[in-house]
Amino acid sequence: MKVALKVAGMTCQHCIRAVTGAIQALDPQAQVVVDLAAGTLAVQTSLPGNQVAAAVTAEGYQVLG
Ligand SMILES: [Cu+2]
Repeated sequence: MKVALKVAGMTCQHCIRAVTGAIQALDPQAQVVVDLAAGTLAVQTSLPGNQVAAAVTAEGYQVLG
């Protein structure tokens, strides 16, 4: 399934790695695309959206929707 989230606080390559790593810790097959300028996260994953959001939140970023 595809999960798309708007996320506040992602500003650099470190943020991309942190968010990607947190999601891939739960689903190693997940494909994560971050658009820093737009503040969006698109994930192709078997995880439900709320688990993706929880992983992002746990890294210190704010999920806006
Ligand atoms: Cu960063």
